[in-house]
Amino acid sequence: RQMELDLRDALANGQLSLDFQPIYSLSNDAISGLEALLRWRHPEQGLISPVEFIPVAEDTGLIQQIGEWVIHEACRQAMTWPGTLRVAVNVSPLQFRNTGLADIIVQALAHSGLPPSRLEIEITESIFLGSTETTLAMLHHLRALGIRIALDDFGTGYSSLSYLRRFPFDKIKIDRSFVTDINLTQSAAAIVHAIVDLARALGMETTAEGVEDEAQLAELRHQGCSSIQGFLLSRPIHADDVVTMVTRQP
Ligand code: G
Ligand code: G
Ligand code: MN
Ligand code: NA
Repeated sequence: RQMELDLRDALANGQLSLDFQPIYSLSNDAISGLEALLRWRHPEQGLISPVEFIPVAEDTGLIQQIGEWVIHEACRQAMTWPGTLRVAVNVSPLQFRNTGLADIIVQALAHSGLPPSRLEIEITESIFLGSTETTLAMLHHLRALGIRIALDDFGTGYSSLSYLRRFPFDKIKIDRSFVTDINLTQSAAAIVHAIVDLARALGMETTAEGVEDEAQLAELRHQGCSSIQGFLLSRPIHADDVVTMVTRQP
């Protein structure tokens, strides 16, 4: 397939980059970190969404090399940020099948000098569709290194509450679909409420994704959500603009 060949070139020729979207802590009233979001500027087709090319990378195995580049680049960028801002990195379930993942992360931390506590790995629920024991062992290993683990897009995928019991996530990210409807449907509000309460009882933080307006923010604050992310605060921004953004706090 043409996209596979182009994607190989992209990695070799520096067409991949990371944008960063701020995450705002409601308890600290400050930006607590940023999520790295992969971007591909194709020489002829322009910007291609990760929604299109990540599946191709996964089908072809290229996700391993691309994922390694993302981890290194995210750590390198985070070292240029002030204070203790964290960087959150999306990691594909297929990267967890690679037993070398922990070594790749340890190398990226050592190479950049980023403390492990400033790195957060985001995984989706689909990670538990594979071999659960191996996955849990890898997650425990990473967490023992001091890296934080967040469960991404929570509530949309293969949800099983037993995984919340078996693995101590640091954070649950509440899927955008519930946040969008929080003031529109009683069921969305009830689900957000339940996730926030459950997370708190389990000692986990919550981030509401896709917050786009003040009414959603007010309701999330009221419900005791720990942090928010979304266009209301900021769209994903270019790496060069991060320091300006985070030092110009409201
Ligand atoms: O930023 P955007 O809304 O276009 O991202 C779309 C999707 O691509 C999201 O689900 C996001 O998790 C995923 N994504 C973005 N960057 C990465 C990455 O570096 N690795 C993986 N595996 N997924 C990513
Ligand atoms: O699946 P994941 O949560 O990693 O995906 C993050 C994606 O959500 C990114 O592609 C980002 O551009 C997008 N996103 C972030 N904030 C908002 C928002 O407020 N509204 C919408 N519609 N998309 C958002
Ligand atoms: Mn994410
Ligand atoms: Na998400």
